[in-house]
Amino acid sequence: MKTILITGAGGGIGTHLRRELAGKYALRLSDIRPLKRLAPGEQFVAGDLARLDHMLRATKGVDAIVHLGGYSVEGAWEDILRANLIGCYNVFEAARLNGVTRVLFATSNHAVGFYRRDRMIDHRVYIKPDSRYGVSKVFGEALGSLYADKYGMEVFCMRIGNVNPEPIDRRRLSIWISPRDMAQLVTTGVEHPGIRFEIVYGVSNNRRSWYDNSNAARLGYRALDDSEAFAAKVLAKEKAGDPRAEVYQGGAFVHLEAVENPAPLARRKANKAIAKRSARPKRKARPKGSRGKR
Ligand code: 15L
Repeated sequence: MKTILITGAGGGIGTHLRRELAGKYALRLSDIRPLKRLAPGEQFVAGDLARLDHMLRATKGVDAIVHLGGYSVEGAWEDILRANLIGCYNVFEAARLNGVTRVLFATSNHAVGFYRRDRMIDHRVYIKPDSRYGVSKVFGEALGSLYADKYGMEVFCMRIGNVNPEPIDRRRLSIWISPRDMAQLVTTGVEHPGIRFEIVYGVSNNRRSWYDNSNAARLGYRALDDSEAFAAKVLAKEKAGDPRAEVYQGGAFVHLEAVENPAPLARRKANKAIAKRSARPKRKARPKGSRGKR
């Protein structure tokens, strides 16, 4: 039985995959937070993605890596940089140093989120990230391409839509992937012989899809689910959203600032602190020896 390392195993996708892949692979689970209650066939290795030594320990001796870990939405640049750029680099580098050739990278629909919804796109379109988060996923794809070409690694990039037992809104009807389809896509990425560098979309067989996912089909992926079964229920609950978000595939990510751009924010904070300090009346110096006494 193959041993698969799942990074970020405590997250939503990891939790679905643990259940779906149980018994098929021996699962080594890594996360920054400890995972309690391991099932038979599971092993936990604590790992901070930003620490190469942790990633070296986590990747040692595995047959394939499913790299899910990182910052999973739009966020402050420092957080994205640490988890998604430094972290992703450490995973690929640790894999190379430990001789693990097969890496499945969880990239995202947000790597191409600035494509309009009236456009059908495939795996060959030029990147159009919709956020700092989307840019970090493009970075991971580029890194995968480098490690495939330069070091002969086998890299399978999954531009994942939204993994959920059911789609949750209009946009997700187009990008939804059921947990069992997600597991099938991962199995395709682990098992398909002779992969060098591939990009596929992590979506079910949705009638409302924006993706031509023929590359995944070419590699053997046969999605079983279609979001259309939930469409009436989802659309009945749908409220009108921000009109900009409705135009682009990335939805709210195209205009969302989960946090303010941290650079001007830090500058403003520093200026405020300086202003406060200079406005404060100067305290009289206490006589020597009186410090801390009342
Ligand atoms: C993603 O890439 C995120 O990781 C996830 O949290 C969802 O926001 C998803 O995209 C989505 O677009 O729904």
